[in-house]
Amino acid sequence: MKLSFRWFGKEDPIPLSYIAQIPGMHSVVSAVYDVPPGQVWPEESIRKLTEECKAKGLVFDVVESIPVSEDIKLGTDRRDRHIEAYCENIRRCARYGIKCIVYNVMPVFDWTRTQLDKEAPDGSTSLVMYAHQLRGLNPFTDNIQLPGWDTSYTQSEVRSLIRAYEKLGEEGLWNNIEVFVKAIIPVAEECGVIMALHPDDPPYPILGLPRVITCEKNLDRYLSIVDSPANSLCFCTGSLGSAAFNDVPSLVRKYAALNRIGFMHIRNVKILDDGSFEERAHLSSCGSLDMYEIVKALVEEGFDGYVRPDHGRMIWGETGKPGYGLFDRALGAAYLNGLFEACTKEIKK
Ligand SMILES: [Mn+2]
Repeated sequence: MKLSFRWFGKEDPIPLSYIAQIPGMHSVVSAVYDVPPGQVWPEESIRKLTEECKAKGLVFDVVESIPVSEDIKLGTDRRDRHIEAYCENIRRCARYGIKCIVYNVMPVFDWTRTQLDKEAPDGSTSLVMYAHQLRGLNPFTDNIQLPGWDTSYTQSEVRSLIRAYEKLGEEGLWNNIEVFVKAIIPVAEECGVIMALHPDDPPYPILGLPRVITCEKNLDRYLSIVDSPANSLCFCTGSLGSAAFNDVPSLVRKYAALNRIGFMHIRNVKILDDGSFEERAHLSSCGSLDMYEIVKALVEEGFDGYVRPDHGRMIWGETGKPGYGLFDRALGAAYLNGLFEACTKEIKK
């Protein structure tokens, strides 16, 4: 596996030199964050990221993410133009050494939480999703501002998007996804890039918005749209693992054996009795996921893709982007290194 770390570019308070000091660190996961979805990234911006990472002994070879525009997901008359721009971005990234590109097809909002700084008994804080804080909210009558959501939308824009997706429905969304995937995968194959689909987070509908990348049946459906290793998963243990119906270690084993995982996001979550969940430290005993079984499945199936510690808690007084502090993600990386070393040595015996 190739260990990696997400970095948000010059806006990120964590210097690349600190990331380079994490043992075993190989790749930087980043993106051009100042270009709206549907538009082409300037080559200069990609080149700059490549050079900045190289100067610190790191490799920028994973992009997270090239966002899929709402026009593509809704299939509007701007779709074809946006897909063409998307394909051009794949070509440009490949030109600068990118091997893996993450994306997702969640409508309107990316990941959803109800609080970003929930304090645990030990004083650390983390992202949580409490069902009771969402229950009863009506997006058409209530003023809804969940933390982390794209604040560039007005309430009325959000409402009309939700209406558009209601009209589209799950099957309509699947159709538009199919058009998109069939267009981009041949380009990715040509460029030697793996497209890695991130599951919906959490893996169930939110506020009436359809979410389809949620469970084994739907992951299978997605991967069957184009049967190619270039059409792979960014398997996020915390996203799929925040619903009890997903058996994460067995899903990891299945898709790793099929060679359809390009990138692993590894983090732990604790599912609570009412279906709510809290992001926890990476250690198995801190959450609901068995990290040893997950890593063991990867090693035994010969996984050689990218891995990153996903969200961490805020600890030791660190402040910054919720989920993306240095300290707890570095602890996560060290823990994952230990699991991979142990599982790799075990298999050689
Ligand atoms: Mn993730």
